[in-house]
Amino acid sequence: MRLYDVCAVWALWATSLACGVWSTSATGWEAFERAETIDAPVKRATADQAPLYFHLSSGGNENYFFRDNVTAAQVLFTSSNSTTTARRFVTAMPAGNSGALMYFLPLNASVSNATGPPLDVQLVNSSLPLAHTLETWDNVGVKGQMSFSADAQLGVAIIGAVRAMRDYVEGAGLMHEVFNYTLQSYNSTHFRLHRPWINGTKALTVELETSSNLWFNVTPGNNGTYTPPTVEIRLNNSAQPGIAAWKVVCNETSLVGLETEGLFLANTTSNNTALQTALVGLNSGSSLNAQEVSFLTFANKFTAGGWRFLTYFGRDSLIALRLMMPLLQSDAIEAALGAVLERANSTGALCHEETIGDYASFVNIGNNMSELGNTPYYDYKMIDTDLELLPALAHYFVDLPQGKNRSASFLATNATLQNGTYADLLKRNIDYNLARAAPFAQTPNVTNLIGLREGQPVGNWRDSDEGIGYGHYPFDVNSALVPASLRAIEALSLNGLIPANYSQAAGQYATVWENHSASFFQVSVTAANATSRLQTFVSQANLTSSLLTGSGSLQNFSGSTVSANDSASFYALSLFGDGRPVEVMNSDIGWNLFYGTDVDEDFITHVVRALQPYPRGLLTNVGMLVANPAFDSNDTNVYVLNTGSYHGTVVWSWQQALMAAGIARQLKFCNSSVPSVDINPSPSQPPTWCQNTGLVQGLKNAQMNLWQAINGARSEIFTEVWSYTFDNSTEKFGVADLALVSPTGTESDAIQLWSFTFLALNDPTQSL
Ligand SMILES: *[C@@H]1O[C@H](CO)[C@@H](O)[C@H](O)[C@H]1NC(C)=O
Ligand SMILES: *[C@@H]1O[C@H](CO)[C@@H](O)[C@H](O)[C@H]1NC(C)=O
Ligand SMILES: *[C@@H]1O[C@H](CO)[C@@H](O)[C@H](O)[C@H]1NC(C)=O
Ligand SMILES: *[C@@H]1O[C@H](CO)[C@@H](O)[C@H](O)[C@H]1NC(C)=O
Ligand SMILES: *[C@@H]1O[C@H](CO)[C@@H](O)[C@H](O)[C@H]1NC(C)=O
Ligand SMILES: *[C@@H]1O[C@H](CO)[C@@H](O)[C@H](O)[C@H]1NC(C)=O
Ligand SMILES: *[C@@H]1O[C@H](CO)[C@@H](O)[C@H](O)[C@H]1NC(C)=O
Ligand SMILES: *[C@@H]1O[C@H](CO)[C@@H](O)[C@H](O)[C@H]1NC(C)=O
Ligand SMILES: *[C@@H]1O[C@H](CO)[C@@H](O)[C@H](O)[C@H]1NC(C)=O
Ligand SMILES: *[C@@H]1O[C@H](CO)[C@@H](O)[C@H](O)[C@H]1NC(C)=O
Ligand SMILES: *[C@@H]1O[C@H](CO)[C@@H](O)[C@H](O)[C@H]1NC(C)=O
Ligand SMILES: CC(=O)N[C@H]1CO[C@H](CO)[C@@H](O)[C@@H]1O
Repeated sequence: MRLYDVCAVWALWATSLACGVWSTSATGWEAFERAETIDAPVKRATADQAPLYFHLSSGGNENYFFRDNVTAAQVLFTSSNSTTTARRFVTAMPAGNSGALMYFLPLNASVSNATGPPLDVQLVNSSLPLAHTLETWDNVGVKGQMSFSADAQLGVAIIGAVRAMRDYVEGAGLMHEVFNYTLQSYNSTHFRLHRPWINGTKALTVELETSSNLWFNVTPGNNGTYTPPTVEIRLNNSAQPGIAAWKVVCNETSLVGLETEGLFLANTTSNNTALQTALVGLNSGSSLNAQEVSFLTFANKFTAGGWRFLTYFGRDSLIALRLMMPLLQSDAIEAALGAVLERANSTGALCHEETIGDYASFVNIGNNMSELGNTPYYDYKMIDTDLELLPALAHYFVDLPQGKNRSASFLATNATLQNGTYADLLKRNIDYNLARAAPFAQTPNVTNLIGLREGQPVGNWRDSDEGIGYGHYPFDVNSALVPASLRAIEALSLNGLIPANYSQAAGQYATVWENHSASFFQVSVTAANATSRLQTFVSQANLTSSLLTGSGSLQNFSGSTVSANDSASFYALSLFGDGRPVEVMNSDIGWNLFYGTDVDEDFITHVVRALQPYPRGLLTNVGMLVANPAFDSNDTNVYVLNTGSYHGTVVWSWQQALMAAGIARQLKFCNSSVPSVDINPSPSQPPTWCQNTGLVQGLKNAQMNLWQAINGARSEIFTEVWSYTFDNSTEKFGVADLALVSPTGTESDAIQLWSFTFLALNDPTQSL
């Protein structure tokens, strides 16, 4: 789990502070903007005066983030209190997605036998522990000092491509000989590891140099680059730590970061109090969250998250952008939209992940395309990303003040990664999406829904084989994203951004998809079956049947109390190829609320039902789960989608934000005076369900229940994902680190772009 080190961050900018305390009496806004609760924060200096720097303790690592006008890097050291013997040092730079991963081990058994941490390797703290360094051959990077508590030896080192580093840490030690480093130079006071790119043009270098109380005993390997050298780090005086200066440099081109001042709107002159409140501390950078978002965003792309994902991902960019858009400045929004268009393929599909730097050569060789050298490789396997650009782009140019009068110059921009203007690239994506939507619009049957691409087990945000229950047609893509993309084409056409002749087809197609697609996913379970499946589930999942009635694990539950013998009805997670539903209740209905302008009464009823206490619904006292297999007639999903599954009975924070944003948007369609950070023009007619006052009240109650769940794990909301533990005596859930629960132990990210989407929401349980 992530833990902010607010004190460490603030200590840099201010002298006396009251640190790190969450005030329960604080309003939602103060709690979201923790930094704001600190007295008289010193405004962070402007871009060309001071670097962006902050420190977070998270997931067993000390994470340091640094960016200035020369370089950007995330640096990690294994936390002192970690129980692992090997101490890890990681540097990741978005330039070429390159970096270095080194393990340090205790030099001999007597050390690892000692009580207390056998070896501790940490960044040496100072007023600014990291700095940029400029070297020959256009090499730039980051430098600092590290301390060794005891004699150590260098273990595995992966130097160069972050993707090769990921292969090692995620792939149970997978290494590729082609990425071997060389020992470039050494003596007793320094050693330098060098990684020339496969392509031969660029390189990455890591160097450690004696600073005090240590020396190096280096013996080169005896089989060329194949055998690693033996590198011992020896303390002169073992009673004191030894200090080495280190630097990691590369001559890939550094990216230009978006400073908070260039990313977030300053206080607006609009009368939208919800927006003004949300903006407090963002533009000035006095909010730590603003600095975290800033670290992940660049003038030519948004990156997805902490060190393993510090590169372009289409879905992450677009979801984060769409939800945070009301807070962002035009140039920042256009940077993100442009990055997506730049990476479209010639058919109009959008890129999921880019592979750049040294690893691009490796992928091209693997694809028998070595003639491409280090040309970036773009992956188009996902089916949701294609559909997420247009709703974001249309919202910006059609609805938001930031987008007014900006479309002409944006669309006339010449792309830099390929030929064509942004208008050309946009047209390709529009035509691609229309063509893919056409068969179902003509004949709305299962086989005309949009399925995963051939040979791909994944395709939407639930990016794991089991995540969509091994189905073929995901619910979100078909029920929400296709219609949203079609409605966006219609809006762009009606507003003159694209030719007028698009509006009619797009509108007609959208209506068919809206009216028919969700119905294929409808799952109804009789009262008798629902009751018996729930009883079986609580025992299989080691819960108690008392959760099945009343408020479940929530403190209070607004609305009609849950009855133990109701029928159940929800939308399936996905459909198998033959149209059978994967009967797993799930949170993807948030997409429909967030995008739809005419969601029907039946759908809202399903939302109200899904936002009941778990396991009847998705809500726990520590958040909203993204999947609930309790009603599935195939109970293997109880074990496939469990608390250790990446997309199982776990909480993804941004999914909560999406659901909350979606409900707020729908309620505003019924009553335009509802406060809202985002600007969503109401449809000409309120949805018909707005006349059903019982249902409107039901949705309002569901909103309160959702926020009660969100606030139950409020300190987690900016983290990526968490699991739960269940306490049988209190009958409450607790937050659990998914990395510890999960058999694969996927490490959690200290910062993840789309989790910051909570910044653009107001908490209706708090008055503005
Ligand atoms: C970076 O900023 C410093 C001031 O802190 C300035 O002296 C330097 O010229 C800048 N470098 C670049 C490459 O803009
Ligand atoms: C280890 O230390 C970090 C602070 O560096 C702290 O956040 C974390 O809770 C500690 N973990 C344990 C298991 O004590
Ligand atoms: C200490 O190390 C030795 C040699 O590796 C090993 O045999 C012994 O079991 C260790 N003792 C403890 C307490 O870990
Ligand atoms: C080690 O190498 C560095 C860099 O080449 C040099 O400056 C230093 O004098 C050398 N030290 C010794 C002890 O040879
Ligand atoms: C990058 O730096 C390496 C040394 O680390 C050098 O050999 C190489 O020529 C440089 N490449 C460019 C394009 O400057
Ligand atoms: C020496 O390196 C080559 C690859 O360069 C490898 O195939 C061979 O197994 C290595 N020999 C030993 C003894 O490690
Ligand atoms: C933002 O501006 C409005 C007037 O435009 C003002 O009433 C409000 O206090 C300002 N908020 C902040 C946090 O400065
Ligand atoms: C806010 O301003 C808009 C126009 O900018 C106006 O239509 C609306 O009535 C105002 N709302 C309030 C509450 O003053
Ligand atoms: C390096 O990659 C470029 C394409 O980016 C290619 O043209 C060139 O041939 C490659 N060079 C080598 C030595 O592989
Ligand atoms: C673009 O990507 C889509 C989806 O993977 C694929 O169907 C299409 O063939 C690709 N186009 C080209 C020219 O490779
Ligand atoms: C875009 O490129 C075309 C040539 O392909 C050129 O005529 C035009 O001036 C460029 N536009 C901009 C805005 O640079
Ligand atoms: C120096 C170095 O990294 N050597 C590695 C080269 O690749 C082989 C195969 O992956 C490894 O076993 C070596 O350790």
